[in-house]
Amino acid sequence: MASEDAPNPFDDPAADPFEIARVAAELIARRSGVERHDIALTLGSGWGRAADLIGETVATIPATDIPGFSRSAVPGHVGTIRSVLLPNGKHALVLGARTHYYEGHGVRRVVHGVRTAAATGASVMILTNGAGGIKETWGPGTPALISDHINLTAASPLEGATFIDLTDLYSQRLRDIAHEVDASLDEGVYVQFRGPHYETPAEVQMAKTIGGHIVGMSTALEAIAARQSGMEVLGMSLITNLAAGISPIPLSHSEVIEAGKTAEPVISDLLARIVERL
Ligand code: 8IG
Repeated sequence: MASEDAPNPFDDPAADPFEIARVAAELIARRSGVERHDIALTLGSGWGRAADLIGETVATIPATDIPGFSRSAVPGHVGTIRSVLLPNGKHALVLGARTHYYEGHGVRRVVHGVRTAAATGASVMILTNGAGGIKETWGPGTPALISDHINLTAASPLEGATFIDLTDLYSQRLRDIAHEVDASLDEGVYVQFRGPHYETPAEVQMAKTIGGHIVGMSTALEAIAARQSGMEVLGMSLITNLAAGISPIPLSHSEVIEAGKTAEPVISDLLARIVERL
């Protein structure tokens, strides 16, 4: 498996991650024939259908063909990079592959997709995920906007004395556009844990006490990198399960899978209608 893969440029600790992203973006431009992308989307679990709904796919590139990307650690994850022409004439870069921090390859590889998106020219980064919910009113299959985050990974994509302001990290302008499409969309503070284990009920109570509403294992580190690259960020979670200990009735795995399947066309359509307005 790993032996078949090309050497990963991130294996060299002296390599410049922004240079790797620039080379990756150049190859995406060459392979897709699209010189510049305007927006980028990372599609997490439950959101994959959106790639087909937002526009016309111009090119589909296996992520492993592009420097710095790895094959997906999660079976069933797409692992492709697509260039999609939107009805309004803009070009969207759709990242179907995400490297999670819990995979242990370091933060540089976690945020490579975001930095590559920025290097292709994208000024808006849409980050989606599947996550656990802390608000009792959120049933499985509820989409929520991310209003802010708490990063509990003890890691950062920023290296050295790089001080980046994270006020309004999750753009109010983009959240307003999402609300124009669906006024009933709720918002919440996303708490990124390292994982890959789910939280204990005590950890979920801690997350709630410190102001969290959503628990997950991605997105926060990516959002920080997106801001560093000057992009506007829209974050959306699909609540597939109530976080551990929130519901007195333990959810069955099949119920969670079912809720995700039912929600996928609904939230993908929602996302497509948001993208249309950007
Ligand atoms: I789907 O309950 C999904 N991803 N950390 N906690 C965390 N990540 C998740 C959860 C959850 N559900």
